[in-house]
Amino acid sequence: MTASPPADGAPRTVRALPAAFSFEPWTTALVMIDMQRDFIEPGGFGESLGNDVGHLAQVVEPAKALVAWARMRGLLIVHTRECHRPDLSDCPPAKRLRGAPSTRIGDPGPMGRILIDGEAGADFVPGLEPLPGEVEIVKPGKGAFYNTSLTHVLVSRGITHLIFGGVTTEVCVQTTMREANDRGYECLLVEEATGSYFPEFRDATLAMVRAQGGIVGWTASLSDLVRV
Ligand code: C5J
Repeated sequence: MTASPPADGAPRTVRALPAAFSFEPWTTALVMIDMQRDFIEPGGFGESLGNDVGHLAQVVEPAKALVAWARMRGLLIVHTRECHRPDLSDCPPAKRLRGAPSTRIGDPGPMGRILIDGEAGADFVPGLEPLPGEVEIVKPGKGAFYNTSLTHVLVSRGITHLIFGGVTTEVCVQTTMREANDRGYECLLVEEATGSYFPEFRDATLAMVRAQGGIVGWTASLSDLVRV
């Protein structure tokens, strides 16, 4: 017989690595990183860099389940999008010019200008849009704290714990989690709800996060989390 979950607001503990992770829903936020068409669908930024975006398709349904659980539990939900202003004034030339992509940030593509706010590609994949009352953070960098209001959002709501999902694990998810860890947040990464164009990088990131007694934070499976 499965035990019924504790009443709303009660502290919860989920099986995790390197040890159990405890949190209170009212002081915990879900941070869903960059579940955007530009990274997940063909024709966007991710594919322009030569990546096989098919690797990220499997993240969408677990990410939806994670968001649904967070809504049901009453967590603050923060959705981030990585993109730039149409005039590219917040895009460092080093970011735009590096490498040999098929199209660069700001160039036209099948989903509009690549990685530009307001274009279809920079939008959330269907089913992962914020609901009214949830927070949307538009970020120019890989980390969600750089040049955004995220610190203010979290401090003003008394948030101490962060649960992470999104893409890509070793780039924007890991960068943001490390930024959060340095700011004193207790961070948990949900294994099935994050993905990479390089599955081995995802696995390595999960291992790095929880190594050395949780040097960056914890990892847990979605199935364990949605039970608490
Ligand atoms: C990348 C991201 N990979 N959201 N962005 O450039 O991880």
